[in-house]
Amino acid sequence: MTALIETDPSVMSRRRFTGLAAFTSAATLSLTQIGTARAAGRRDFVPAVVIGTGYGSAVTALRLGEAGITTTMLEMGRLWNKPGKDGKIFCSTLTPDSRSMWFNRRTKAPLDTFLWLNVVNRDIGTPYAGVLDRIDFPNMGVYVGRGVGGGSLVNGGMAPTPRRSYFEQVLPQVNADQMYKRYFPLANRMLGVTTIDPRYLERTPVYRYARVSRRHAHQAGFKTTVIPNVYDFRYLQCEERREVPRSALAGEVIYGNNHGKQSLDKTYLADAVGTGKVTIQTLTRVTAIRQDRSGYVLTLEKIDASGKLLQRSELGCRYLFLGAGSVGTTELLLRARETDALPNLSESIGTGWGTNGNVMTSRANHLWDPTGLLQSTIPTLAIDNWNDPVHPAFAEIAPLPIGLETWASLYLAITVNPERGRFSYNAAKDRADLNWGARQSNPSIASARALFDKINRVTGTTYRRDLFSGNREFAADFCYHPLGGCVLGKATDDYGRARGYRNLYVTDGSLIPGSIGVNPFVTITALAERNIARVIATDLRA
Ligand code: FAE
Repeated sequence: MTALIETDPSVMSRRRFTGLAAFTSAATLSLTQIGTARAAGRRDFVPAVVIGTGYGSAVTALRLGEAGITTTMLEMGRLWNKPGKDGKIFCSTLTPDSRSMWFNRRTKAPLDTFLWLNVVNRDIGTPYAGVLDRIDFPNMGVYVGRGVGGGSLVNGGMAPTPRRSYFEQVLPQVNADQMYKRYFPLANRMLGVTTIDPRYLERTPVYRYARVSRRHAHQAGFKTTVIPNVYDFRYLQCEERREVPRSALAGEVIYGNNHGKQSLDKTYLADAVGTGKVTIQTLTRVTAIRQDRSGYVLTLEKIDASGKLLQRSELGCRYLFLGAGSVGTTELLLRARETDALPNLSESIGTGWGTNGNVMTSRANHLWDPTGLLQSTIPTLAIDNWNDPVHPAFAEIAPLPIGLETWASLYLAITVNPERGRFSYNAAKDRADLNWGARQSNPSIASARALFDKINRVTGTTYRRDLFSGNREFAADFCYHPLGGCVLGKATDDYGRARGYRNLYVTDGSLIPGSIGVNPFVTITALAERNIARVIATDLRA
C-alpha cells in the first residue's frame, strides 16, 4: 500500500521515475552524489550551480535541467533515503535520536516543557548530520531543515496560497495576475498539494483536536478555514485503519515523515535529476564565493555524517543561484560583500528580515473537551482573523501528539509584525549575526493575544503556561518561517538577479520581505518559478 500511493508508476512521468531511481541507488550505495550529469571539459567547473536543495533551489534546478543546462546542486545536509538500524529513515518526535538534530547532543523542540517539567527535550547522543537545525541568535531561534529537500523534510506540509490583496501589498512589483493565473497553480500542481476530504475531517478521531479548536473559534465569532497540504490524506486514512505503516499518526513531523508526505525529493528534485542534467552533491557546504574570469568560484567543505571534514575544494561556474534559505543565502552574500570578495553587492543584503509574525500559544480546555489520544501531526485547519484591521492573525491549529490526553489546544499564529531584523557580518566568527531585539516580537504577541483572549473569554478557558519555559503564555522567540535578508527589488532586481553582478541570482525565501501572511513554501515555489522562467528566457546560454 505504501508503494501504491507514494510511487504509483501509472501516475508518474518517466522523468520522475528515473530521478527517484537515482535517489534510491545513491542511498543504497551510500553515495554523496545523486545523478551523473557531467559538464564537458574541466572537472572543477560546471555551467550552473545551485546552492541548497529547498523550494527555491529545487524549482531552479528542474527548469535549468529542462533547458539543457548542466547543473550541480550543493547541499550541506545528507540524503534522507536509507533506513537506519531500526528500519526507519527518520525518527519520531516521541523517541528522538541522533537523526533528529543537526550536530547537537540534545533536541531543541519549540515546546520545551510539559506540566512545567523539563521532559520534552532529550539527550540524543553523538552529534550527527540530523534533519532539523535550530540556528540560535540572541532573542530568536530559527528552525530550518537540513538535507536533500531542505525545509520540505521537516515541515508540516501546509500549503496555502496567500490572499491576493496581501501578496500585492508585500510584493507590489510582481505581476499578481500572472502569479495567480499561472505560477501559483503551477506550484500547487508540482508540489502535489491536496485538501482533506471534508467527510473524513468531520468524523475521524485523529482531528478531534482540530474540531474542538474550530468550535471554540466559532463560538467567539471567528472564521476558520481548511488548509491544503502536501501530505497524502488517502494514506492517512489507511494509517488510521492500520493498513500501512504509520507516520502522521506515529508522531512523525519535525524530525521527518517516513511516509505520506510529498517532500521535494519526491517531486521537483526527482524531476530535476530525471532530466539527466542535474547532479546533487550532499554533505557539501559552500563556505565562500568569489569571482574569476569565467564566473564564480565556490569554496566547498565536504564532511561525513559525523561532521568530520573530508575535503576542502573549489568549484567554478558561470551561473550561480543561491537557494540556501533566508539565513543561509543572506550569510553567504553578506560574507562575500564584507570580505571584499564581491564588494559591489547591494547594501540591502542583510536587511528586511522577519519571522512571518510567528507566535505559538496554547489553551487549556475544559475536561469535557478532550482533544484526543491519537492526533495527526499534519494540521488541516486554521483560524482566519486576517481581516481584523488592528490585529490580523492566521492561526494554524496544531496537534500535540504525545499519546496522552492533554486537553490542550495548540496554535502557531502568523501575524503582521512590522518589525524587521538586520544581519551583520561578524568577522571574528566569520558568520552573520541577526540583530533582533526581544521587544520586536511584541506586535506578534499582541495580535495573537487579541484573538485568543477573546476565545478564552467566551469559552471560559485559559492559557497553558506549562509548555514554554519561563511560565509564558506566548512563545515568539523562535520561528519556522524565516523570510527576507535579500529582498526582491532591493538586494536584487525584480527577478532575483543580485544587484552589482551578472549571472548571480537569489531564488529562495530570502527574497520575501519578512512576511507573507500564510505558511510560505507555496509562495517561495511560485516566485522561484516566475523568476527562473524570466532568467532562462533572457540570461542563459546552454
Ligand atoms: P530551505 O527549504 O530552508 O532550503 C535551504 C537548503 O539550503 C537547506 O537544505 C540547507 O541545508 C541548505 N544550505 C544552507 N546553507 C548552505 C550552504 N552554505 N551550503 C550548502 N547548502 C546549504 O529554503 N512552511 C509552509 O509553507 N508550510 C508548513 O507547514 C511549514 N511548516 C514548517 C515546520 C517547520 C518545523 C519548519 C522548520 C519550517 C516550516 N515551514 C513551513 C517553512 C518552510 O519549510 C520554509 O519556508 C521553506 O523550506 C524555505 O524554503 P527555501 O527554499 O527558502
